[in-house]
Amino acid sequence: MSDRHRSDRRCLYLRGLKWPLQLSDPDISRYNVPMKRLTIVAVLLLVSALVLSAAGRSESAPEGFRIGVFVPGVVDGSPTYEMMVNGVNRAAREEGGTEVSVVEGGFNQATWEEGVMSMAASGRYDVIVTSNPSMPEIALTVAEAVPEVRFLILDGYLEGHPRIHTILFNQREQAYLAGYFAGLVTTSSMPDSRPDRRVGLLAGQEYPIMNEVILVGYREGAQAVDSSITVDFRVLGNWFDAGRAQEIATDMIGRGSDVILTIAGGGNQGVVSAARERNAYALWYDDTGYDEGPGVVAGSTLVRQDTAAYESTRAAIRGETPWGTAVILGVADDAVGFDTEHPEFQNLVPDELVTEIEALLHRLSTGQLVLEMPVPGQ
Ligand code: RBF
Repeated sequence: MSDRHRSDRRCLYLRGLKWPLQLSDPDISRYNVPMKRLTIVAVLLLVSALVLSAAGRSESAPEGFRIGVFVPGVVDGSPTYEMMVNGVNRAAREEGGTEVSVVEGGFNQATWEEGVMSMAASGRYDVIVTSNPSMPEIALTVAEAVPEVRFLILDGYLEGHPRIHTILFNQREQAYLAGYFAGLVTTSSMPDSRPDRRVGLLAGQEYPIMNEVILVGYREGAQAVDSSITVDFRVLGNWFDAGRAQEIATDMIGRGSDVILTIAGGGNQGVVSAARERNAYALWYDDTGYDEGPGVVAGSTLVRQDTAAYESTRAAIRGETPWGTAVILGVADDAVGFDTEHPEFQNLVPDELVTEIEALLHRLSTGQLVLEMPVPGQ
């Protein structure tokens, strides 16, 4: 994995802080951690962590490397989580001597910190692997409370903590690719393209990378094709409700969107159903989605979270993780892309569009077009 994009800038969250932080350190309030709760939970868990980790070192303990994967949501239907689990399992299989336990945190986000805290405090894991932009903050709180735990975080950014390593993808490039392709489709003569110059984006929820990077990059890409294109941005409010996603997507199509990018986990299927019923197109985001809706999913950007999970887990097992660093990977690293090779894509999409998206990928990978990913927190 290239470290060319490793940022040398300090993350805002960590600027000016000295490690290790004391729990009473007033700086910790910058992380919006409820202090009283944290202190109580931390003291209890610290004690149990010390007891359990001491027990873990007893002679009867199994040897080998132990990985806990915390899924903030559920694996099924969420491409980035599926890729994370696959990548971790592949690394463990290939390296040998490694146990992997996958813990699904479910959709109640208020319980995630507690879930990660008890995984860490159990002393059962050498490394906890997790994914999504909200996890660095949770990992930071837990890492301060539990002295030995280490975190590999995908799809998140936090630099400077000696037991946390993060890998973020250039979502501006990825969203721009999706938006550019949406712009090509809506201005094309494809059978379900309409003249409104309107494209849609359905998100599971709002969060800074969604609102400030993905939505912005998607609009930027679409308007690079035709500056009069507008984006109808909608929010599902969860990552599972395909029925509600179908209703929202149906409304979007009714209001002129002929192509909808869906980033809504289990809700994605609802967008595909609406697009199929109302003669529109869906775009998939994180992994190849053509088989999810043949004839309906017209394009699919890619993020190589499986490769990132595989490589970073392998490094962790080998003791080679650059702890404390945060990397950002993009098209030039082969970590972000667009699947132009799938037969469904080639059947559905006119050759000129294939050529145009390949040309855009080329411009991004050679640096002719530079779309920098804003560093979260700065
Ligand atoms: N993406 C999913 O596909 N499924 C999820 O359950 C999910 N949950 C998320 C929860 C939070 C708090 C945040 C900030 C993002 C979540 N994402 C989820 C989005 C995911 O991290 C990523 O941004 C998108 O998949 C685009 O790459």
